[in-house]
Amino acid sequence: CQTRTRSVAVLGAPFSKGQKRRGVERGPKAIRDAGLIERLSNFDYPVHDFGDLSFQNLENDEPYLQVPSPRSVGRATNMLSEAVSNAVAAGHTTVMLGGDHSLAIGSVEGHARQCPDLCLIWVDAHADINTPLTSPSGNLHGQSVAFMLKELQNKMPELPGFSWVQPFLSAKDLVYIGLRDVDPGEYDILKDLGIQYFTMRDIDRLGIQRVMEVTFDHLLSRKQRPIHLSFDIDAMDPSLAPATGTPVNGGLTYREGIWITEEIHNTGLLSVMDLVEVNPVLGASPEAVEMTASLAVDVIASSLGQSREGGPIAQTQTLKDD
Ligand code: 6HN
Ligand code: MN
Ligand code: MN
Ligand code: MN
Repeated sequence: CQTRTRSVAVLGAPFSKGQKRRGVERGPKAIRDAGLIERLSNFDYPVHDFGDLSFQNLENDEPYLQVPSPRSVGRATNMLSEAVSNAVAAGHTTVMLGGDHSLAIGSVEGHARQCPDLCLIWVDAHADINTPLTSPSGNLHGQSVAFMLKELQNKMPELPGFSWVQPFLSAKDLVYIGLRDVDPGEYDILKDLGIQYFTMRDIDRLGIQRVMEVTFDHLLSRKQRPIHLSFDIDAMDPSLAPATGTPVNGGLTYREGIWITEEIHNTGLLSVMDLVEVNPVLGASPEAVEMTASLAVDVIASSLGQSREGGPIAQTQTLKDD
């Protein structure tokens, strides 16, 4: 991470093979159609829309164990990693539009190549930390974090398509917010590795303001470092974000979601964010899709400085190397 002036890069990743439902590859278009670029152009800094990556279809991508499409996911995440790494190297605060959450393997890895001391805030109903051996579904969007963690290296079988990625993140550099559907194998991993996480129950108990304080204490108290925010729209309550593949009741309210992103913006340390799992095919009506996509726009705009207080929203800021 070089000292740099801020501009924003938007990168679409129309990819869905990390799970079995069709339609999430249309997430980037839905989020753009809901006015993302126009909204960001109200900000003072330049916005570069790099368009969508194009992912080729791979023939003969047989399941490995019970994991579908490993080579397709491996290749797509490798491509995305390059793109994110380049955008960060060019000095942009980077926004990745998914697509399913397996994409985070690529975006966080690409980010870490430029900023090895990054920390990761994972906002999601799910922990996405199954290994191919613990996963009840086999789906790679429920396993993204397991590919990143150094502590899980000896629990990960070698998956075809993934030889490019080596674990790069420590369990202490990760915080979850919004969990409410954690598989048994995931629970064991969270506990065994002592990962800091806040379930919806924790948010009920502590309040979202305290949750963010403890999050930043955990990640930033020793030193300032770049933040990667991986925001799965299913963290939000399904009444607000119905068009998604694995909705779980009892999610974040609109105000809790926006509090999280405002506080992250206020650190001045947001470097890359993912907004994933908007699936326009799964909305019960056009209104349901529009509601979900415009919530995604609000979440992104708020992460980048749109404020409920009004006033200047643009900031340039610098991040110094150690
Ligand atoms: N997501 N824990 C479940 C699984 O299949 O591993 C659900 C994962 C959902 C993943 O929403 O990004
Ligand atoms: Mn997820
Ligand atoms: Mn999820
Ligand atoms: Mn255990």
